[in-house]
Amino acid sequence: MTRTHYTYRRSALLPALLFLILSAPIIPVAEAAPEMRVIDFENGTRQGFEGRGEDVEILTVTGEEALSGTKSLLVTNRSKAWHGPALNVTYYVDPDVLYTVSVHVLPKTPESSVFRLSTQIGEGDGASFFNLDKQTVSRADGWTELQGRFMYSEADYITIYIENDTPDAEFYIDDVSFFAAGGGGGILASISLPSLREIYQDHFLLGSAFSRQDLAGQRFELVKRHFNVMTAGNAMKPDALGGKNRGDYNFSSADAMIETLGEAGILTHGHTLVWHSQSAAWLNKNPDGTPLTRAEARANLEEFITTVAGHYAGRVLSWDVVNEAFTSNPSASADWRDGLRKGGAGNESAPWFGAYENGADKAAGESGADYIYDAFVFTRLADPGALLYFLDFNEEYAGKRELVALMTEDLNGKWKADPRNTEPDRLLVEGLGLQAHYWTDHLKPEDVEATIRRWIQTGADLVIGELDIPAGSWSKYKPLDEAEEKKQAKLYAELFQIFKKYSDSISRVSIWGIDDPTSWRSGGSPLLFDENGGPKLAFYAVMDPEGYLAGEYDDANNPSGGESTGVPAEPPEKGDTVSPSPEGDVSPSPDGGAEDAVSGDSETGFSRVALFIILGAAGCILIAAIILILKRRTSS
Ligand SMILES: [Ca+2]
Repeated sequence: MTRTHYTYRRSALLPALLFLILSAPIIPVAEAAPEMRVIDFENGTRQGFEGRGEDVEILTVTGEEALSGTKSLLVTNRSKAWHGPALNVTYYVDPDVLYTVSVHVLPKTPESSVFRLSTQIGEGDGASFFNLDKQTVSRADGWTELQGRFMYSEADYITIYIENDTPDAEFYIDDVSFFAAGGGGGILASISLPSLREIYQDHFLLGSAFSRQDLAGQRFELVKRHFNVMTAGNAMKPDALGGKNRGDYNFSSADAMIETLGEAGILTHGHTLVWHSQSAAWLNKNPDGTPLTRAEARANLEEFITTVAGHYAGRVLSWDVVNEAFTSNPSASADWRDGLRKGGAGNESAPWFGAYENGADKAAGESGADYIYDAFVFTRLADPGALLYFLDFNEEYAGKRELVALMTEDLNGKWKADPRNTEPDRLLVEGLGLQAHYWTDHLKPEDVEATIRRWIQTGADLVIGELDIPAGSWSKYKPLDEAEEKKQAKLYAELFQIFKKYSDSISRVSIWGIDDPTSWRSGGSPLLFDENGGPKLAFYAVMDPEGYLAGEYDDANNPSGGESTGVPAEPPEKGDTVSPSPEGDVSPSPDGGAEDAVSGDSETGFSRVALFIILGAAGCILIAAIILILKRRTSS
């Protein structure tokens, strides 16, 4: 390659990229993947179905029952909910095409049970799993169809499978189909929409959650268009990074994804270091399940955090250091420790608390709660550059809101006097996150606002960590019909109005996933993009909350507001950010309310974020320049 040629390439890069993006649908692609025939088991074989467990499930073609013809596949000898028949469909998949997946099921025993149809992408550590449909099926219902739709971004290894929540349930399946659904192209439309991250660039970072599936093909273009910070849905949880046994640290999968994000100029938020769930037992339990001693658990906590946060130092913007320390809905109390998960009978799982309690010197003020302070200190020492957050759910409720604030104030006070603290002006628990997993039937935006107002008083930076709003109530999903979609969009608009109002104190808002089918709450269609990757009303509500609430976007397919620039109205004046909430119910504070706190330490959090972005951008430019120089050298 000559130098002249390379110079030409460089100048043509942007137009070429634009051309690629805009013309993607009309460029002829390699021959389409073959279409899978409906599997009906009439030829007497399993037609490719295998058990998910290793040599566990017995799959038998049987004449006992049938939907089509005279045969079906009987599944027996299961012992786990995840056991069931799986079919490798990799051969039939083209990336970025929407597929309809369908299977018919009939219970043998018990009479009624919960069936799930799901899809797996990838194998081993890097595998992702998405539920497509879940139904309670009774034998009296007869053959029942489970159906879902899904778009894959890569096609290395893909299976579809059927599970049953009853571990030893036996059931039949028949008439399995997997075909291109048509009507795709929604992602391409979404890539051309106004960029959400640009719309909110003066307010806060806009994030989403990802799995490996989101970092390739059109899905990644969608991510790059709308988000500038991403949180791994599972890949950075304690068991994903720390494995099952001591010393099993495995960073390669998460490292590769963070590198891919970084190359695209996208930041990574780490989730999570300390949690009661998805964590290895060795950290805080003996092999027989009893808690380790306080000293043993503390040493393990230090080793785990030093290893993991140390590994990611300089590579992540921030960490959820501790996730879900409080019970689901604790009552208010003067001592925040009263609301913690404590494990044992009648309380919620809390392995770290249990071990820290085992040997605590109560007379000296020690308790199981001390793991929280230690976790923050170990993380600060392992990665002084990362912003450190506490994250929980149901924090819009008054009791939990207050307990989290009291904990933050208490731990930050303790840190002030800690000799390990070398930055006296910096908080230890410097950020608080609302998971923000809501329901259309229950979310009261004014409760969220009340929490934001109380938490601002702590001086901490605030984030919305895992926002989604499925249709329905308390674990019962509703179909997203027109009325529900409008209700959902209105709630998104009201929330984003609140987030903008307090954006001096909010550094990040992350929506928990890209599109409805890949959401962990897919049953309630909770996100901004639909099964085609196309924009829902909720997208327009987030894009322009004021316009949405003024009725400018009545129809997601043809929003009248689409002609607007998509740039929201001017942010409220500073004075507005401290106007009383509708209920005026902010808990009394000794220092005169939210007004004082708004101009407090919370600014520090955002300036660090800004610094991180600037340094990241400078790094990208530097790397690009080096690559350019190297390429020139090798080509001349
Ligand atoms: Ca059949």
